[in-house]
Amino acid sequence: MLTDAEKAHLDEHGFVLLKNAITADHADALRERSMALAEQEREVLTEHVYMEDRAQRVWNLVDKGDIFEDAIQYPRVLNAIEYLLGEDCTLSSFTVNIIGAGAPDGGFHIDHPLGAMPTPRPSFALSANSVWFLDDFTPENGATRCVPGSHLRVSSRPEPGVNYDDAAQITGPKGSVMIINGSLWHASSANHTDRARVCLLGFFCRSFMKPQQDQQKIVSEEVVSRATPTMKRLLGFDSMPNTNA
Ligand SMILES: O=C(O)CCC(=O)C(=O)O
Repeated sequence: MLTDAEKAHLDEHGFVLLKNAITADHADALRERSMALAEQEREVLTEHVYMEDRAQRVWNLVDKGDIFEDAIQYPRVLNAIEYLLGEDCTLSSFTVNIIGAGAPDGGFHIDHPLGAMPTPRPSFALSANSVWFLDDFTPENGATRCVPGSHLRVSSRPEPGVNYDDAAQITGPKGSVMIINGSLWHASSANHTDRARVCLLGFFCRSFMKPQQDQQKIVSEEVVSRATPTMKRLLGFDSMPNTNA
């Protein structure tokens, strides 16, 4: 459960850091599996490698190991997301984001599909991200940056290539999870170290929206057949379109 102070921080600043939300051992296990998947996919799914080979994403984690099936239903994180998006919110996408050694700044943006929406956007949250720190996030290794309070700028969006003076870098120990209102201006930073900075991005949207990935098409029958009620809801089975003729 979020404390009143955490809720107030999320409302005012558009993000909150849940320090040590999971144990360091759990973060290590998630990182190991994430890096193994990235290695397997690197030569095959080349479109998921970006920033001139220095960064990589692994998509559709729900289908890539029960460690991820469990993680996306983790109550402390899900509860924070539900605070923003309602208790019927659904999964939009679940990915690994690897910011490799020497990767440049990611550039400020707001999350899918808000950047393409007309303004003013609604003042309530439409989507929300959870950034799972699988490494210590430090000023040097690409820790996520954001412009606190920018989720309230409903009539504008960040300009490509601009560095905002009021941006803050969010650092913290591995095992922490940063909850972000999807309208918050945010970015990964440059990684000046010689080791990859790894996070999971558990990304959610309101139940009436089309998710970033079509969960019901991409998740295998095997995973669906063992899905808990929470997982079924996250995959959108409770918010199917009306099929009446
Ligand atoms: O990896 C990060 O620090 C943030 C990634 C991000 O902003 C995104 O994918 O929307």
